[in-house]
Amino acid sequence: MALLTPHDLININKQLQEADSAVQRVTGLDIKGICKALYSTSPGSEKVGIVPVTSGNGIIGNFSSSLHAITQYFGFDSFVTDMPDVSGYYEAVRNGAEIILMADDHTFLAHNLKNGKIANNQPCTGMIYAEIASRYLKADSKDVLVVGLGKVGFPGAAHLVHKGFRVYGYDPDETLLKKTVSNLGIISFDPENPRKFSIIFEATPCANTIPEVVLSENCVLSTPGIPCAISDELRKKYHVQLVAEPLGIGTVSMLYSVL
Ligand code: NAI
Ligand code: 2YC
Ligand code: MG
Repeated sequence: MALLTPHDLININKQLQEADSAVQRVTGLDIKGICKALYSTSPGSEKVGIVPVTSGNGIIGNFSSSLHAITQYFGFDSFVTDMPDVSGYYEAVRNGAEIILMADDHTFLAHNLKNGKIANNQPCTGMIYAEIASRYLKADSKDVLVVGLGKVGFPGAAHLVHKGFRVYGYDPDETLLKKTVSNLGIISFDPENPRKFSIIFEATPCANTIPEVVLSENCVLSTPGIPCAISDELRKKYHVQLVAEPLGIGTVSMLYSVL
C-alpha cells in the first residue's frame, strides 16, 4: 500500500478546513453532513483511543497527531496513547476508549468495542469520496468517470453503481478492469475514444492520471489519491472543483460507519 509521509500531513487542520469548504461548495453539505447521509448515524459521546503502531515501516511522523486533530475537528473526544502496539491498546481500553483507531502498513481500522462494528479505511475512503462526487449540485448527467479501480477505487465505483450512476471505469491493470466490468456492470472507459465528464472520482497513487480531454468546465474531481491526479495548471484552466485531503475525510467516514 502507498504509505503517507509526514509531509503529506503538515497543517492537517488547514487541509481539513479547505476540504470541508470544497465539499460544501460542491454538495451543499459539510463533511459531517455527508457522513450522516451515507451511514444514517450521528456521534454521541464515544471516546476514541488512537494507538500508534510500530510494525513494518513503523511510526509515521504526524500520523497519530493528525488523527488526534481530525477526531477533535469532527467533535469526537479522543486521545493518543503514550505506549504503542499491545501496550497502547491496553492503555486505550483502560482509559475508556470505546472506538480504537490504529494502522499498520496494510490495514487502518476503526473498531467500536461497544457494538462490535469494525471499519477499514480503504472502502470507507472510496465510499465517501464517491458519495461527495455523486452529490455534485451542478452535475450535467448521471455519468461519472472512475479512474483507478483498486482497494479504494473499486468500493467507490460499487457505491456509485448502487446509487444509480452510469459508471465509466479505467485502470491500466487489464485484469482488474475486466473484473470490475463484469462484477459491477460498469462501462470500460476507452482512452482512445474519450469524452468529457462533469463528475470524476480518482483513486490512484499516481500524478497526472486525468487526461485534459475528459475535463469539462467546472467539473468536480473527488480524489483521495496521493499525489494529486491533476496539475494546478489544468485545475485552474477548467475551474475544476477539487476535493482532495490526505487522511481526515477517510477517517471520519470510518468513524461514522462504526457508530
Ligand atoms: P491500489 O494500489 O489498491 O489501487 C490503485 C489503482 O490505481 C491500481 O489498480 C492501479 O492499477 C491504478 N492506477 C495506477 N496508475 C493509474 C493510472 N495512470 N490511471 C488509472 N489507474 C491507475 O491503491 P489504493 O489502496 O486503492 O489507494 C489509492 C490511492 O489512495 C493511494 O495513493 C493511497 O495512498 C490513497 N489513499 C488516500 C486516502 C485518503 O484518505 N486520502 C486513504 C486511503 C488511500
Ligand atoms: O504511525 C503509525 O501508527 C503507523 N503504523 C501508521 C501507518 C499508516 C500506513 N497507512 C497509510 O499510510 C495509508 C494512508 C493513505 C491512509 C491509510 N493508509
Ligand atoms: Mg481523506
